[in-house]
Amino acid sequence: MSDVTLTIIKPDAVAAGATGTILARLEAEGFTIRGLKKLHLTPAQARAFYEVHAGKDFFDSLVAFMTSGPVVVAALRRENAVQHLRDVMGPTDATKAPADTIRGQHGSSIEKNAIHGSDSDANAALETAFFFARAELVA
Ligand code: FUP
Repeated sequence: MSDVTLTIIKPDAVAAGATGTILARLEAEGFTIRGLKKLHLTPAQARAFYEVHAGKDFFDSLVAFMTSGPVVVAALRRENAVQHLRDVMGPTDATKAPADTIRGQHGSSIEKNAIHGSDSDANAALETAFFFARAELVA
């Protein structure tokens, strides 16, 4: 089991001014930040990041949302990182997320759900490499 994962604080949460609150929650959960950057995804970047969903009915709307404003991307480290982040995020549909999860607190729908977290160790590695060069990450 790997101890790294990748999170994106999505445009809804960044626009709401929740970046600091969410990063503080992640640090309180024991994650350390290996790398951190704020960027405004291009449509090509968003389509590439969510390539696995290409062709699904929600894909165009998802790309429009993810490019609607800046995001904050963080490479994280913690024991059992992928599963723990998934637990802290809550389910994809923020309207069904428990109130003590990040999506329950900061999301508003299945699309505008505040935060992304890698769903496997393999994807954590791929997604980290998508956003960060090795020289941009601390051990
Ligand atoms: P998650 O792993 O919880 O982020 O969820 P998925 O990988 O299944 O979906 C990726 C993103 O697609 C979600 F964060 C939001 C969006 N999505 C929709 O907008 N509608 C859907 O029905 C499913 C996913």
